[in-house]
Amino acid sequence: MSEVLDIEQFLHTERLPHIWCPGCGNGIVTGAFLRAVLDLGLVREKTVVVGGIGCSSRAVGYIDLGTVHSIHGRALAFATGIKMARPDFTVVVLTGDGDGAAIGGNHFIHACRRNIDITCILFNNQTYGMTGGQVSPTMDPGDRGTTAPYGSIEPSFDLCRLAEAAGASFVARGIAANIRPLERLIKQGIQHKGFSFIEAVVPCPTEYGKRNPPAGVIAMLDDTKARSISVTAAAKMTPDELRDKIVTGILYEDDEAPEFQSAYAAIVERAQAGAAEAPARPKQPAAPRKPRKTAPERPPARNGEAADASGLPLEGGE
Ligand SMILES: Cc1ncc(C[n+]2csc(CCOP(=O)(O)OP(=O)(O)O)c2C)c(N)n1
Ligand code: SF4
Ligand SMILES: [Mg+2]
Repeated sequence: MSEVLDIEQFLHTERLPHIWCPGCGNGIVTGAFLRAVLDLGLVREKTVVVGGIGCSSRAVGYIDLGTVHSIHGRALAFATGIKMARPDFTVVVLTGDGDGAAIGGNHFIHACRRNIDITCILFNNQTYGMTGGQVSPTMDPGDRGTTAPYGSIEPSFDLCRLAEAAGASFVARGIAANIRPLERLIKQGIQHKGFSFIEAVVPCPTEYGKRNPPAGVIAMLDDTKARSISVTAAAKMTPDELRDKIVTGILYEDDEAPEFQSAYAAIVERAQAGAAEAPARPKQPAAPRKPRKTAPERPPARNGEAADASGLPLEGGE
């Protein structure tokens, strides 16, 4: 059977056609995720996928595994509850940059901090696609959205850096334009024990693309591909050379970081065995975090050059 037919077993084909616009990257990432499920031999009854709200989060509506289409920004909170109740389940969150990093930003940093064994795949299209193209926390300064017709004046989050700093023990980035490496990252993230964050850079030709260059989905995919480089190549480059680049691959990995659910289970076991509470002990300095695999300095924002000190583009106008 072909791969396409194989992943159909994980799809509610009766719900198709999907709501996504022609050229949207969401289907590509959803397909990559389902191929990872297939390759890893995950069992339907023990795999739960949680989405929030947004075009990207809508993926859970088409997936025939255990699914929860939750509420805006709260996918990680639902997923945390599921993982705590059923540690034997594989729990995956599909979210967007608005869902996961704006309204859900607080849940995001705390899921990273706890290092709970959940895989979070965030579809980054740099906008709120579903609600018409507002500025999201990953939109670059100078980019245009419905809430910033003269260009965004906000600095953007590098979500991989945020995840790493907050405590995630597997951090990776891939692009929809280069699907096989993204698929491998998703597989590695699911296999990793701890909080895995995978940023998938996706085109939204409709809402982001109609206001920002390059025009058209092929050009958007080509542009992303041309700007993507591996972490190893990035490690040898200067911040100036990294301008405009999308660094892809595994950015951070620590297989020994304590995982939240296991630590909690150990406490429950001790309590049930009637163990006395641990005596208060002097504060220990936190163990140093594993160094990054590669440490490229944060490159200037994509449109940084085109903005003055206020962040407004020097040459405005649509
Ligand atoms: C509490 C709440 N606030 C706002 C909304 C409206 N809303 C729905 S989707 C969305 C943005 C989604 O953006 P993102 O997660 O980036 O998904 P995309 O559509 O870009 O894939 C917003 C603001 C909502 N549904 N619920
Ligand atoms: S608005 Fe953008 S993100 Fe939403 S379905 Fe259309 S192309 Fe995809
Ligand atoms: Mg988005």
